[in-house]
Amino acid sequence: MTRIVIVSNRVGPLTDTGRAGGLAVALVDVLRERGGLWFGWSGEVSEDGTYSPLRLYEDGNVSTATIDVAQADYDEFYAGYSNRALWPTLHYRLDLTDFDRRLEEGYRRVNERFASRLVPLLRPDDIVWVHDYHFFFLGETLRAAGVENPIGFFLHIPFPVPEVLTALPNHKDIVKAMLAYDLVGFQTSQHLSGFERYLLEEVDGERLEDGSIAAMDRRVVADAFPIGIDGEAFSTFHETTEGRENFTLMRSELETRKQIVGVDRIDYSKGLPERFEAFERLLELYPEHKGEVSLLQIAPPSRSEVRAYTQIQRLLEGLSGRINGRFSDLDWTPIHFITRSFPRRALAGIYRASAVGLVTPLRDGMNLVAKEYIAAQDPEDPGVLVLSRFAGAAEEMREALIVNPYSIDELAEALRRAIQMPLEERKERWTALNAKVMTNTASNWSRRFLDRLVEIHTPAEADG
Ligand code: ADQ
Repeated sequence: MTRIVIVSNRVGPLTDTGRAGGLAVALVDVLRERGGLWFGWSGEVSEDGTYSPLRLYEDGNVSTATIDVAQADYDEFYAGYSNRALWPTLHYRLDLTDFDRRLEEGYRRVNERFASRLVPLLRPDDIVWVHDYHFFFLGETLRAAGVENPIGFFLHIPFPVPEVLTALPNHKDIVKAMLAYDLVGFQTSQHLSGFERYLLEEVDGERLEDGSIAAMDRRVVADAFPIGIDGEAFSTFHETTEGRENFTLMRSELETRKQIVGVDRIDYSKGLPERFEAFERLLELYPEHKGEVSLLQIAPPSRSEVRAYTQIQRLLEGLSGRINGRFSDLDWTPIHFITRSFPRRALAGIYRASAVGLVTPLRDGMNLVAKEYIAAQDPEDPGVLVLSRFAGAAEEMREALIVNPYSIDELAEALRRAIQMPLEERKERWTALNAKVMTNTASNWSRRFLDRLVEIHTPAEADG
């Protein structure tokens, strides 16, 4: 029986998925459907600097295998190259990129270490699916170790235009490593085109008749596979106790008011300061909204070992404090800034109670919150999604109010339009958006990717 083997930086959990992120839930579903193994980092740093034995966990037909990393690996691979070089560059933030060569070496070393721990676990008919920017080199290392299984790679974050990618000193190594995979998947056709342009223009690759691209003595199939959510679940979460409690709590607070909601990890790519400033501009331009509209921003800190992340959190605390100081009244606070996470069911209730979903990243691979907000709405009285043109989701979700997240004025006007939008127009936009969210589900996404991977894999052509 063919197993699916998923490799990603963080693994699981296999159970208690009510608290897990949407992606984890989607991957558990694929594993359960087909049986499989999930391999990655345990989340632990080994204290004595050695590599731990595998941590193994089994639940029915699905198992997880994780390893700890040494402190130097954590610093150079995770907090270093992944999140101080790759993440900012791929999100077009060269100003925040750390080009230190030592980090790149640590990244390679950890990719090789993970590959060497994975090899003994693989069976000949496994299908291997590697996820995201932490593991660009994993497939190449597996191939060098003689692994001939189908190996696919999906990039969850943007792949930039070659003019930006080439700022990374080792851009050629990274792209060449991507060509060791049989199939490379991107969120949008725009990211796919960045990759194809790199191959065709930067390294003189050639498109073959079957649509694959040959470059640097390798051949790869690349395509866009926009990720989805479990829309069905999100549309019913409001009926659960947690969903209902949060919905009712919000609505009783909001009887005479409208709420705009934002839900993000604190990250400089999410456009959070611009969002606060746009809300401030709305209150300046249209004072009649004072006391009538509030902004709820839920944003738990992430990656706080990276300075840019603590800086943006401080900036947001300062901004919300200043704006609240300027506009608050005894019975109204304009911005509620909550820095903790909520269970998915509770989020659904909060989304449903909010008249506007504000999703304004400066760059984003897809952005699942945009889809969750739509799925959670009441069909009889749906809210309005305001969506950045730079979120991958904007490629599909054209019926949202699409905005330029850098323009504070444009954002403020879009908020005004969203708050005032007549019911008929809200329903029309929501119906179109919801149909897409319900069709392109997480499980369809993974099925499309895996079916394609099996279809194109030809062991004889796997190279080293
Ligand atoms: P992220 O950058 O993490 O993901 P996103 O797609 O928005 O961004 O996913 C965030 C998930 O975390 C959502 O499911 C959301 O509900 C959840 N979440 C966020 N804040 C939360 C909070 N306060 N409490 C509880 N849950 C919270 C990366 C890429 C994205 C891409 C995804 C999936 O950066 O562009 O869409 O992977 O491919």
